[in-house]
This record gives sequence, structure tokens and C-alpha cells, in this order.
Amino acid sequence: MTAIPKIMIKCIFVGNLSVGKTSIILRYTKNEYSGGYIPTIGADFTTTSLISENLVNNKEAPINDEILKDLDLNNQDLHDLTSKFTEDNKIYLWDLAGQPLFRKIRTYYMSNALFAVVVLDLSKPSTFAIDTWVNDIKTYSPNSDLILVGNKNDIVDIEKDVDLKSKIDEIEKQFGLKLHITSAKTGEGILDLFNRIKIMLMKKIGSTSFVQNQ
Ligand SMILES: Nc1nc2c(ncn2[C@@H]2O[C@H](COP(=O)(O)OP(=O)(O)O)[C@@H](O)[C@H]2O)c(=O)[nH]1
Ligand SMILES: [Mg+2]
Repeated sequence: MTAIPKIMIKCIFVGNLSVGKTSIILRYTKNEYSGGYIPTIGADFTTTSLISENLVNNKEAPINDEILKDLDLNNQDLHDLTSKFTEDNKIYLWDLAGQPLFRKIRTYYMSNALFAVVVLDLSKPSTFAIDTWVNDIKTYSPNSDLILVGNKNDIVDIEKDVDLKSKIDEIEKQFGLKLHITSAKTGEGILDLFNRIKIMLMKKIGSTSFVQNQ
């Protein structure tokens, strides 16, 4: 079996102030939610294991079939993939303070990420302008995978809001990616989001070409 290189698995969360980056991380790692703004000082990180029980046996909280389909994996593939990793393989979830950053700090924060989660607030159209974030990720972390997240789904109604729906279509077309819908408040889409991130990371890190390049 190919050994998994000992690398720092860095996953960054970016997006405008108050879109819910810290809340998404807290909901997943601690199953907590606070109605108030959670100040983040500088850049903070939390760790989570790359594999978790539900990913290994795929029983208690089965993985959404859509995720496996999108990533072109069946249950056996998933089993083979997760067996390459141990609880010691940690993901570092980097949570950025929303304030405008000095370029130097931003470069440091954004560099060498293997994964980037770009979050926008579904109830606030101004946060849909994510071009700068995406461009910065491509510049500083060219090896990074990307997921776009539309958070705060509990306060909008995508099906009924024609305007919002067309904005989502636009952004999906522009970046060629599906917007992953979440609510840190209700927990909707949060487990799916992290399952998807972890499986994408395992696929990438477990691939022969990745191992050879380390
Ligand atoms: N209604 C609703 N509010 C949310 C959600 N996620 C975060 N918030 C609120 O939005 C504000 C900013 O959240 P925070 O996580 O601090 O945003 P950050 O600046 O991106 O880290 C806080 O008042 C949160 O309680 C959500 O899914 N739904
Ligand atoms: Mg924050």
C-alpha cells in the first residue's frame, strides 16, 4: 500500500465578514451555534480528523449518494480509500478573521492550502462577489480544491425567490461549480459539506501522483 505522506492538510475558509465561516466550523466540530457574531482574531485554526467513523463504515450516518456519485466512487472505493488513512491524519481548518487583511498576512494565510471553502451569505447579495477570493486562492494555493458554499439557507427560500435563484445559477455558471447549500443555524448541509471535503481530500492525497510529488 502506498504510504500517505506526512503533510499538513490545510483547509481554509474564506468569504466576506459575517457570512458564517466561524459558525459553520463550530457547528461541525462542536455541534454548537451562537446567534451572535463570533469574533475571530487574526487567523485561527481547529483540527478535525480526516477520517471519521461515519466515513469508514458508511452506516450510522450514510454518506449522501449524491456525493459519491459526484466523486465517482462506490461503497467499495470509499472503503478502500478510507483504509489508507488513520485518525492521526488531521485537517487543519483555518478560519480567517473577516476584516480586510494586510496583503502579507493574507498571502501567508492562503498559501499551501489543499482545500478552500468559499462562503457566501444567501440573504446578502453583496457577498456573492467572490471573484477576488477565488483568484487569490488560485494564485497562492494552486493545488487547492474549491467548494462554494451558500450559507444561511434558513432565512431564504430559494425555490420561491426567483432573483436569488438566478443569482445562484449565475455563480454556478461563472465558476463551473455547484453551490453547496448550508445553514449553520439548523445544521442543514453541514455534515454533507464536511463529508464532501474529506472525501475529496482523501482522493487527492491518496492518489499516486500526489504521493510521488511529495
Ligand atoms: N440565520 C443564520 N444566521 C447565521 C448562520 N450562520 C451564521 N449566522 C450568523 O451570522 C453572524 C456571523 O456569523 P460568523 O460565523 O461569525 O461569520 P464569519 O464572519 O463569516 O465568521 C452571526 O450572528 C451568526 O450567528 C446561519 O446559517 N443562519
Ligand atoms: Mg469568523
